[in-house]
Amino acid sequence: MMPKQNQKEFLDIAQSLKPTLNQEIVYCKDVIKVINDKNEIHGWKVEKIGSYNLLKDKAYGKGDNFTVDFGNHQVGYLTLKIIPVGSPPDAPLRMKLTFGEMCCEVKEPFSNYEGIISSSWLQEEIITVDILPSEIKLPRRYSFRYLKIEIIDTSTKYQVAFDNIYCTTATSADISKIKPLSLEIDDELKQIDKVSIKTLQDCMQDVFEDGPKRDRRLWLGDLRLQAIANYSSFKNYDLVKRCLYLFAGVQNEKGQIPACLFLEPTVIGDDTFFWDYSMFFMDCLYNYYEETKDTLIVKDLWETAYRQIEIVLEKLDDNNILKSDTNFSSFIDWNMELDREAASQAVLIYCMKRALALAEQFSFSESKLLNEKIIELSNASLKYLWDEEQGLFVSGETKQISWASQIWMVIAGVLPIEKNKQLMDTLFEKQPNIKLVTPYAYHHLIEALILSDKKDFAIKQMKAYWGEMIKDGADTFWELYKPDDKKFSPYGNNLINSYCHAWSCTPTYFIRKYLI
Ligand code: RAM
Repeated sequence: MMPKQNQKEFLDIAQSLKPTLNQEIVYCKDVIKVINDKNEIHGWKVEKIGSYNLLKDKAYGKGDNFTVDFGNHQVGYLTLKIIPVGSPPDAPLRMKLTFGEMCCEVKEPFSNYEGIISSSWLQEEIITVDILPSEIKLPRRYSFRYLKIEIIDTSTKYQVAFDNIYCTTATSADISKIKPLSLEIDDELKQIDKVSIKTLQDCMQDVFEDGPKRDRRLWLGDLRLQAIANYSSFKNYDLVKRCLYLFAGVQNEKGQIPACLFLEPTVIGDDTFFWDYSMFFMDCLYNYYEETKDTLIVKDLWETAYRQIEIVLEKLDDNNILKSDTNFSSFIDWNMELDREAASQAVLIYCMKRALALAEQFSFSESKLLNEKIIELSNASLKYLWDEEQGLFVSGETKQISWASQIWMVIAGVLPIEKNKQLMDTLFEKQPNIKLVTPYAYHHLIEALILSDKKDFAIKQMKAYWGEMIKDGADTFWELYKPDDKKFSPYGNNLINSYCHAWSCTPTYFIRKYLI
């Protein structure tokens, strides 16, 4: 189906906002080895062998390998300056490069990987070099801290030394925009803030990517959290604006916005749709307007944003409760046991409230209907989803009790604040089995606690979760993290997890919005 005329205009606006990327050269620092340690995350730890500068003259031949550490997470392009040692090279050099955000990636062979996501995300290359000495710049962008180089072959007559190994980093974030935190903020929070900002910085490319290792694309749910973290830090408003117009430009024939989009070879909307992600377009627009007071964008994108809510409203049953045919109509979290109906209902109410706030400010005609629907859906949630005896919300046919349902109902403001407080207390007391498994879902836990007037407890939880990730070695925050199962992956193997993931960057938002 051909895009509508205004979709083309939206894409043109997005194109005009394409950022220039900032670059920096970062040299590898140390030669390391990865050794077994059952007390460390994934069972591995890094041991330094020596500074790279002292070891760079060492010559390597067939079967040799070494691993270097860049000292921190990098996103960019690799350059290798390779020199032959011995007789004139009488055969090409063939080598294998393996990149790791975590040291497990340069230790555990990728050939063992059997997860549900394509193994082609695992960062490795086999390269043949015909002419030596040579300076090779790899065309692909990588996301890594560690690099393993294995020499597959040279010849019996020569070996190679690596004179220089560096990364030309790329980001659309400008680190000089970051304001220092006030002295009252404690060191643990300062460290959490720093890692959050680094995470966001490394995900800020042509668009707000979800993860520079995987999936390297623009997801609407991730964008929503990146945008608010960006307002507290880099303040790159054009990048958010670009992403909003990109999504508006790829709505389908029903007007629904896909969960994610691709940029190359041309902008293409994906064929995955989640109710919550589509509706978050309204929340993104609301937040962008609150931050910039740009009235033009609201007028341009209101219709598209409102359509997302209309589409989900069509899925209500006669009792005004959202019913879905599959359990993946909304995303909510990567917990596959989670029943998503109650949380989806809450996201709908929350997004309608955002829509109402905009509609009232702009005198849009939809405000009357929104007002009525918010009341109807909130009442229906209390009538059919609230379990008075347990003091918790239930979800779906099985009346499942999960963390996510409670958290989202608090964010939606279905109950008054005093009751929300009680609900949060009951949640922590009863500790339901259907837990949160991503920093994305934990973001909503922290938000729900703050909205229930439990700021100190929220900070404690934030330290316990993101602080623990730092103790486990995070240079940038991870896509998945389950403190009681640190190898957790919904994809079947933690090697494919993304260890610099946008949706985990929001502690900087909480710290800079609520603590300074
Ligand atoms: C993960 C992606 C992205 C998220 C989707 C739903 O696979 O990396 O962050 O939005 O799931």
